[in-house]
Amino acid sequence: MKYLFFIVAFCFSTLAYAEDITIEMLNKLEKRSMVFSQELVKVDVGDTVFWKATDPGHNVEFISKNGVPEGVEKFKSKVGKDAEYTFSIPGIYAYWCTPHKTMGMIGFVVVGDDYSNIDSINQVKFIGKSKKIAEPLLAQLQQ
Ligand SMILES: [Cu+2]
Repeated sequence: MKYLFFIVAFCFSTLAYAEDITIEMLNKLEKRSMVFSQELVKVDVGDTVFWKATDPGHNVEFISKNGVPEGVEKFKSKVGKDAEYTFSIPGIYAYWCTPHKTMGMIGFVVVGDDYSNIDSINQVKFIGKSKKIAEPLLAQLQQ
């Protein structure tokens, strides 16, 4: 009986890890303005990330130059609308909000615990305030 409990508990914890993630697109979060509520998330292959248009005027655009694993198609969502993307190719993905890409509105998704495209990610050209925001996030990605 005791073992059954552990097996059940283990299954639930695994499910929690694989759960789909929702990131809010916000005008303000604490002292930050123009920001994704979670800037670095880790998901499994096949998981879906939802970006919720909590505040208007934002979108999600994968940084096509160096910012995605090989074979990933362009992705750019409509400004002001909820977005979602199901990650089928493992690796690190860098993205920004197109209207606020110079204002620090950037994010990263690591899929399948795969960091093999880190050299490419390090070549991404972040602009304006986003350079400063990217630094600690990139530091967390170096393995
Ligand atoms: Cu934005």
